[in-house]
Amino acid sequence: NNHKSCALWFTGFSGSGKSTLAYELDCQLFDLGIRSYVLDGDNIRHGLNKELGFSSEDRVENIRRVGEVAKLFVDSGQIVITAFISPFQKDRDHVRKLFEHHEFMEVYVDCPFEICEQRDPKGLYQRARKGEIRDFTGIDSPYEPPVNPELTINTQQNTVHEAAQHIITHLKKKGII
Ligand code: GGZ
Repeated sequence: NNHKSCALWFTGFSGSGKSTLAYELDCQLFDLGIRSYVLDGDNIRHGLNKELGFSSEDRVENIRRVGEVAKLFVDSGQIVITAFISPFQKDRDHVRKLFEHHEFMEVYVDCPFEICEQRDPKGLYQRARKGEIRDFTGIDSPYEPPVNPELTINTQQNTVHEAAQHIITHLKKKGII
């Protein structure tokens, strides 16, 4: 299949649905005959970024490395989807600069904080509220919503299937796939 390479950079709170959406998109692309790859906490924070925690400094370094890895995927001709909170606009802007203009799309996985906290799929918000986890995004660590994202996907109002469809439509419109 003929497609262009690009990095789809998801950003949003824990529990906003970044990884779920990333893997749904990965599947929908596969069904179109397009191979893509998802980078998320599970395959990066447990390996390459093992020694990094959740202080601001460590998050900056986490995102810097993920940006460099994403760049390698794009150089190799693939579509890479990254699913990290990536809370700081400055760091997302730094990553953007690694790419050609058309190769990078910042995707705001937009879900109200209250809903993310209610969903609490891993019980982390509850633990953060109790003070068992420090530096938790949205509680005692900041999140800066994207200023000018290529796409905003609301995961409260859309099903995961619809949300992935929106991205597919955008990729077609931009001539990536
Ligand atoms: C935020 C945390 C924290 C703290 C552990 N703050 O919902 P999850 O579990 O699966 O996704 C969250 C993930 C965030 O890692 P990222 O690499 O995406 O963060 S960043 O981009 O800011 O570097 C959450 C879990 O790790 N987690 N502690 N304190 N999320």
